[in-house]
Amino acid sequence: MASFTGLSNPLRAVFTEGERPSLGVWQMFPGANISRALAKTPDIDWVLVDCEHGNIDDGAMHDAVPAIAALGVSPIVRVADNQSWMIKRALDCGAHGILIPLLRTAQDARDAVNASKFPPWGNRGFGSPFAMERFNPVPSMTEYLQHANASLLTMVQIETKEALAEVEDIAEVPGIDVLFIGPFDLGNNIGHPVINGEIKPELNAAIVRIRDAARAAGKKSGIFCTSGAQAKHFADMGFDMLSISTDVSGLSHAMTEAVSLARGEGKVEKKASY
Ligand code: 3PY
Ligand code: MG
Repeated sequence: MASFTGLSNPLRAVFTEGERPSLGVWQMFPGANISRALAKTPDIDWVLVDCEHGNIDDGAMHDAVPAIAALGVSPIVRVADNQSWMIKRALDCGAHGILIPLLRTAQDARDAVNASKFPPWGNRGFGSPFAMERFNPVPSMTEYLQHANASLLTMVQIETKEALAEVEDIAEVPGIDVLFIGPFDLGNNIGHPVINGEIKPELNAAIVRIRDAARAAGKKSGIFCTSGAQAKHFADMGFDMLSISTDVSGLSHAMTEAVSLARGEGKVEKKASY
């Protein structure tokens, strides 16, 4: 029998190949049918299950993650806070990666890595019977234990003034795979909020600094986008991981546009909102 070489992780595979940016969708409504509808979006690599700002509790997360994984797409969980028990719950239900909001320091990044990795690297507890089936081929529990540290993704959001000030140090933390920008919080925290979708020059400069810090450390960079057009803009700037829409704003936009088309009033530009 061929030896097991790693947990299948479509998002990590795109990063490793390095030939194109990865696109994903943001799930904020609860429900496995929503997860499946999103995961069926052509040409996406990941669906993010948003336990920070979404209407998604622990049970809904346990429904969403397997539904997404079953369609060959990486389930990524944004935890509500940088707390080890939240990271453990997300990884134990089979997430291919976690996204941690509102990081502040390089020590926060080291704490996040410790919570994400099994010993001897970190201090993640072992015992979930649910994680294995979210990978194809399905690993044994021992294979999961042996390959999780190298296969799963630890991603942190750079969206506070403090994290921006030490972003180069955060990027260097071993085990951090992606610096992901939350433009709304970053704008608020540096005094240049995104208003009506506009990214001011000061916020743009911060975004470029974060991208460059990730690159210099050999890490990936990502950014939350409110539309496909904005995702294309940031992909052209060299970002590796772009969201294209949330389910909430996508649904609202689709209905608004359908009404407009039915009234003979043409296409509607998507609002820059969640
Ligand atoms: C932000 O823009 O602050 C985000 O975290 C996007 O989800
Ligand atoms: Mg945010």
